[in-house]
Amino acid sequence: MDASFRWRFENKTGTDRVPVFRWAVCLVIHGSRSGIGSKLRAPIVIARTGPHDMRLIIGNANYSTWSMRPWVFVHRHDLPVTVEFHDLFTDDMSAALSDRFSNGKVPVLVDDGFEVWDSLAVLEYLGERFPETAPWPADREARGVARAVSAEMHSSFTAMRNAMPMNLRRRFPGYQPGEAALAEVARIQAVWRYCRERYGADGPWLFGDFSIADAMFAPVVMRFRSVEVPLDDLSTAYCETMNADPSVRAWIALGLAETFEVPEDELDWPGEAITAV
Ligand SMILES: N[C@@H](CCC(=O)N[C@@H](CS)C(=O)NCC(=O)O)C(=O)O
Repeated sequence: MDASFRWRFENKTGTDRVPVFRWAVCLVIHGSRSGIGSKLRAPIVIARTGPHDMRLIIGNANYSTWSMRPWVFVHRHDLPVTVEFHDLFTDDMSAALSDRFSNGKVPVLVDDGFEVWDSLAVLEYLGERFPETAPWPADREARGVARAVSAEMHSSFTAMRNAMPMNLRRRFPGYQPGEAALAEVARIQAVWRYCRERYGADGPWLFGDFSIADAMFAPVVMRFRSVEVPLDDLSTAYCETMNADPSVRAWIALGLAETFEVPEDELDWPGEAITAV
């Protein structure tokens, strides 16, 4: 990474350089109605700057599973990417995306005046742009399988997604997600076991070292925080690795600090507040 990167703090009246804690990397709040925004008297920009001028446009940390994936990758590798958070399904988010060719959804990565959208494509692009992140396993076979399970995560598990939305602020004791969702949870555990047992000997992640495949599965682990599902020992250990990761914890902290609510992502079930990472 280029040593000339600097943290930049901006507000409407000017630019100052100040040190910030690493966990606050890439946080941008654009006149947000969310809790963080109002507390900091937005608009405020905190950005990592350098020769690249990349911007990652994403939704609320509490709910946006697709946003979490590239954010965790950016944070983990300390990439010089400015991040904009927008409240999902609001005019603010529509306005941020309306002049763009992408499909009106987040995440979107803007680089040098063009954009890359869709979480897996964004991760691939970041990996190419910053090869030192080692985005995929070095071994060809492992890399092929890592791409396969990432693509499966990207295109599947609809029953689980619908029954168990990510909600970092709530847990739902006793909630039963239904047979279709549980069958998908079983498939996810089979995928994790396959990767960990065949390719994961060199570390705690699916392919040993952290890769795009882990970024893709991170929100699944977040869903399991809210809705308790039966997990085998290997999956429990993988979830513990994920939950202990500093970048994942930083994302959870952002979600806990937000107050904005998306009613359709709130389960109709008596829940309990989660207040600590
Ligand atoms: N397949 C896309 C899904 C993107 C997506 O559905 N994003 C949601 C937020 S988590 C969104 O922007 N929803 C706003 C909308 O549908 O208007 C990806 O991988 O990025």
